[in-house]
Amino acid sequence: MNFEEVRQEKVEEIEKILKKYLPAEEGYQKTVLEAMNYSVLAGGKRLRPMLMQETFRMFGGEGHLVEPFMAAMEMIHTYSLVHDDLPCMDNDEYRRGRKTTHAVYGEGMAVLAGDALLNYAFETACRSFAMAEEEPGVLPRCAKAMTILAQKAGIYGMIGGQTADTEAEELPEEKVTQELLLFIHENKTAALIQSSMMIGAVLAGASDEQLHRLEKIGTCIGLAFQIQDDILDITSSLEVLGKQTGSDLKNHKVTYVSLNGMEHSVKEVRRLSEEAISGLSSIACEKGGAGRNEFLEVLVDDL
Ligand code: GRG
Repeated sequence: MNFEEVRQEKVEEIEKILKKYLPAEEGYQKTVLEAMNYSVLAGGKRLRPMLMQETFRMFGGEGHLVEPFMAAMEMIHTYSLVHDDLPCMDNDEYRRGRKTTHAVYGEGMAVLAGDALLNYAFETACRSFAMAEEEPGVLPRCAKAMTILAQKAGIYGMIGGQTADTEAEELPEEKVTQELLLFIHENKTAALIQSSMMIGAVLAGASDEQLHRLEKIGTCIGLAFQIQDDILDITSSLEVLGKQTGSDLKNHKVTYVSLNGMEHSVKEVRRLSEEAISGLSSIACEKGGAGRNEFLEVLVDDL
């Protein structure tokens, strides 16, 4: 099997896990449950649960302990997309080739579905506690994973980044500095990627020092992912417009590409991916450390 086929198999495995943890569509609150499930099952690359599961395996993790957290992470990621698509934010009608949640269920229900996914994510992650009771010493790992999840999704993570991003849209271009853009990307985009890897590792018994290094690796992956997204935004809109050159790199908002140019941005994606891969292989090669996970390295290389 080639890499793409292996990745597809893993996506299917993750979707089975997601379905296991999604709520049943019944009761007087059925509509919000349907809207939640519609949003989570709309497709997507499942990058964050995949990074979590692969990091768990890299550190020798076995069994189902990581699964509630994988589902929780995808629920949080999905809620952020549902809210980001709302008319009061990005006002998008389509995502992943399907109508957005508010376009199908209305704005009020989409707000509730996002809120419900965030809340249900923590309810789901708590299910790891019952699994941990069977293995001595595992409960504190779950508590630590829960703390990481809460912090990185919150005001010192994704919501913090989204706040700075929302305000940056109102600033004059020259006020959107590299430093501000880095803060936005590290928090809005990288925080969930960092925490996916850190949670996978902590559940498998990684040390604090290893977690700290994974946080840095997750930053590199998150930044590379964001810059690549900005690059694709430009190349796909140029294709749509049928333009021959990349001279008009300015989007309506300031991005890494508009500040640094296309050539530098492409190189930066490569540099960040290589830094992440070398960080992973150095953790893997240390004596008594984790084993190498080649799939994870190729996944990062393929951003
Ligand atoms: C509303 C609190 C709140 C946060 C929103 C994630 C986010 C923060 C906004 C989405 C806009 C955006 C372009 C974010 C950058 C990160 C990114 C490219 C997200 C999309 O993630 P993918 O590509 O999505 O993994 P799929 O569809 O594959 O799951």
